[in-house]
Order: sequence, then structure tokens, then C-alpha cells
Amino acid sequence: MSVEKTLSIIKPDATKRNITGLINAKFENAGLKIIAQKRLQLTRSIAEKFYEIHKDRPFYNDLVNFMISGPVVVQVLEGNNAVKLNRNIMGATNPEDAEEGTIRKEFAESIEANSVHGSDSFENAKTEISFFFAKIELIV
Ligand code: IDP
Ligand code: MG
Repeated sequence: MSVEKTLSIIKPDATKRNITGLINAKFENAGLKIIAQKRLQLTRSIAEKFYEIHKDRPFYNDLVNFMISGPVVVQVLEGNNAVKLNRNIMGATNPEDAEEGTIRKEFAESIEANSVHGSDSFENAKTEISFFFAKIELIV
């Protein structure tokens, strides 16, 4: 097992309902450490750039509008196999398919307003972490 970092975003549906602490407890209870965290209001251009990989998907414009509809909390999680572990804690994209005990099963409102983002590979985690955080913010 190797210690990894992954990027997590607590999405606007969750900041609006004031449940960022409940979500952070899920990460911490599963053994992930929150080593960096900040609350931001994303601009349209930042959200478009972050989700550029999805720009040809039919839900892209709605997703960008949702991600700028309120503040988000961007965070770096660290732990053994953090990328995969975080995806397990999050649950499936569509909360109807998510397993019991996962963040999306308990908190997501819909397939779009699904409370959290998590990097889906080690390589993407590196890119996404440097998108939001400077090196100096990651010294633990
Ligand atoms: P993931 O967040 O589980 O990795 P992705 O396929 O990367 O899922 O999609 C990125 C985000 O786009 C999802 O978390 C969700 O907010 C939104 N999304 C994905 N599929 C749909 C859809 O079919 N309709 C509306 N929004 C979607
Ligand atoms: Mg994804």
C-alpha cells in the first residue's frame, strides 16, 4: 500500500446545506487525512477549465452552472491508496446506484448535485491538486 494524495471537492449542494463537517467525518472515519482545505466561489471560466474533460458531454453546461451556484470546499486528502479509497467513500456518481454508507448515498440530491468530486486516477489527482493548490499549501 502506498501513501497517496487525491483532490476532493465538496460541491455547492453540500455547502448550501451546511454539511461539510458531516462529509469530512466520512473521510476521517475511513482513515483519510485532510491535509489542505479551502472554501472558494468558482468562476465560470475556472469551472469550465476544471471540467474541460467533459466539455463534449451533454451535461457539461448544467454541470458548470451547478458548480458555480454556490461555494465549494476544495481539499487534498492523504492516506493509503487515497485515490481509490476516496472513490469508495464517495460512492457511485448516481446516488441511486451508490452503496449504503457512502457519501453520495447519504447526502447526494441527484446525479448532478451529488455532493462531492474525487480524482479518478493517481495521474489526474496530481493534475487536479496542482490546479487548486500551491506547493507551499501542501506541507504537512
Ligand atoms: P464522477 O464525479 O463520479 O467522477 P463523472 O462522470 O466524472 O462522475 O461526472 C462528473 C460530474 O458530472 C458528476 O459528479 C456529476 O456532478 C455530473 N454528471 C455526471 N453524469 C451526469 C448526468 O448524466 N447528468 C447530469 N450530471 C451528470
Ligand atoms: Mg470524474
